Amino acid sequence: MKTYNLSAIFGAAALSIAAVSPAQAYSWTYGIDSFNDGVTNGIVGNGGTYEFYGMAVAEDDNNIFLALNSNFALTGAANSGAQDKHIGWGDLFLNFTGKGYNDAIASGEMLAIHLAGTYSDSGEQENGLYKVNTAQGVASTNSGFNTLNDHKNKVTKAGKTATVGNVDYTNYFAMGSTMKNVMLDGDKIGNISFLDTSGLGLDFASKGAIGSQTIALSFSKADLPGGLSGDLIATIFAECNNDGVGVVAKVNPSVPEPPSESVPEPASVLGLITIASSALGLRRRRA
Ligand SMILES: [Ca+2]
Ligand SMILES: [Ca+2]
Ligand SMILES: [Ca+2]
Repeated sequence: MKTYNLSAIFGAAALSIAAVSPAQAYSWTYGIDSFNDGVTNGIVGNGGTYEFYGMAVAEDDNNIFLALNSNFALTGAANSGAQDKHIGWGDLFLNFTGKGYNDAIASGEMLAIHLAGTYSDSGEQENGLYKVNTAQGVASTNSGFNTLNDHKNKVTKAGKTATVGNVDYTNYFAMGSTMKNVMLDGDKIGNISFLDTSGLGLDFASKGAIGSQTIALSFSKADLPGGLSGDLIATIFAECNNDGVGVVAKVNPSVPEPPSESVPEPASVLGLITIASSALGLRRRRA
């Protein structure tokens, strides 16, 4: 029986496909938070419900990936002190502008991800990637800290250290003003996908971040507005500001041009498929 070496026939095409396939384990940039600046039932840094441990960001050619490690479930937590008897995640703000947090919101250049669905006091309830039109603080109706100074002072008095991941946060935020932790209004510009956290190359534990909850999601770079810089500051707080976390990272916000050298011409791929199909047909008839 005559046989054909299909790997030789498909070799060139297979190599090209591998070159554009996303890797499964990504290279993550971590913003590790203070492990003792979460405030749970008035107690600072007891590893309670509101302790956040870290955020991480990664990318491939077409997507940006974000991950959160905390003790705070995606659905939030019941809280009798909150007006709605519930405290959820705020929105995850993405700032590519190099401007301060409130300046980026005021100039209409801030982006945000809404990830908590209806378990949230955000003005936007549908999960997705948004362009932020206006933002608001909801800590005052969630038994929380209206300003980040209020939170910092509480933590400092307890002998602990407040941080927001690896963000220079006392300069980035308006520490004495109402912390705008959710969108009031935004324009949805893309979808997000939640990811199985295994197999992504995520390793919060190696950084000492041992929160019980790890949330990972991705969105498409193609949904981002054009002209963004590669310097990203991503931050998120609980509705009560009992803890917040962030990461400063370099990413490429644009979908790269396809590399012309390694991608075969469509005609030559069709040619290879035609050759292979003929070979298979030949083999089937002779078998
Ligand atoms: Ca923390
Ligand atoms: Ca609430
Ligand atoms: Ca923090």
